Amino acid sequence: MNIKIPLSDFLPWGVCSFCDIEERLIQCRAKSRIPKGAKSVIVYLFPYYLGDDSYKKLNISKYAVPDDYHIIVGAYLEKAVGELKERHPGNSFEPFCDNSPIPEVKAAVLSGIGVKGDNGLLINEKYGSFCFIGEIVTDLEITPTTASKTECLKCGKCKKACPDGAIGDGFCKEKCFSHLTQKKGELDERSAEFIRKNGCIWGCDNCQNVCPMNENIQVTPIKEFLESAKSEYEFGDSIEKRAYSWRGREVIERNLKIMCCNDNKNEL
Ligand code: B12
Ligand code: SF4
Ligand code: SF4
Repeated sequence: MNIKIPLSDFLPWGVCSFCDIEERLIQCRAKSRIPKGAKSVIVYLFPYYLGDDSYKKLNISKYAVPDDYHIIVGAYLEKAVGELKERHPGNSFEPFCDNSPIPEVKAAVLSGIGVKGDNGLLINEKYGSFCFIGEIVTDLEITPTTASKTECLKCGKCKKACPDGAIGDGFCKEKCFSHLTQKKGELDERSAEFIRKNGCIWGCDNCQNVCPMNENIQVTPIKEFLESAKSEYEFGDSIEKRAYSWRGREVIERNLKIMCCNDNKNEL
């Protein structure tokens, strides 16, 4: 059936059948929240690109510049779930984002809201790959939206820009900088040198920054991302609501030390 989709007036959205992703579900604790008899997944994109000027003075990945997306996306999804429950009281609706059993890139491609880039990320025509993915799983049978195009330009630029060859025939998580900057414990000198060279103490945007499909993209329409973004930090600023705080203070401090002191064992 066709239903009124909440948030559809300003966010890219689509719907895929739950059975099309059921075999690829990610094993995680959140899996137990999937409604019994799930039939459809409403997939949303939450664009976060703030415009190039917002990133000039920063050494963190673009996705971590505004407040933590788990909080902001979570609030939007909760609101959408509230509306859906009111209109369809006999059905179940469960929101997920990132910490989700749904392989989100796949679900977004199947829903027709973008293509899968060779960098592994979902790329939307209007907002590029700088979009988070969030979804609502329901036992309501909703007519799926379809994809007309599923592949990127295949130009190879992301593969070339990837510092340690994480993008190959498949994806090597251990070689991905984004993973490296989140890893707990002391980093070996090779990893520390990579962080220094890359100039980013949290996450990595190399494979997105070079992507031609990210040229001339639009700035996010989400006011919470725009308003919470900081273009510089002052000593003593709280990092509590930032996307890099979930790993604990030690990890981000270690990366900062590596960057500032050219030695991951030095003091700041
Ligand atoms: C684990 C994880 C990571 C791991 C491993 C990523 C990986 N590619 O395997 C690490 C920590 C490295 C990571 C990094 C990043 N992540 Co991440 N991550 C996830 C998470 C939680 C699960 C992904 C997963 O394991 N899927 C399971 C498999 C079965 O799904 P799949 O669709 O078949 O394929 C995925 C991968 O296997 C991979 N892949 C499959 N085949 C191939 C082949 C090649 C050649 C490549 C390059 C990749 C690749 O790409 C898909 C997306 O990860 C998802 C959220 C979710 N629930 O999906 C977010 C998610 C994919 N991440 C996200 C983001 C933003 C990032 C970063 C850009 C953050 C940053 N700036 O540093 C980087 C990008 C790295 C990259 N190029 O993929 C977003 C992506 C949004 C988008 N537009 O696509 C997601 C969807 C979270 C969200 N809700 O918004 N991530
Ligand atoms: S995020 Fe960085 S390290 Fe990871 S795949 Fe992209 S370019 Fe490579
Ligand atoms: S850089 Fe080229 S190959 Fe890589 S995701 Fe973008 S369009 Fe695809």
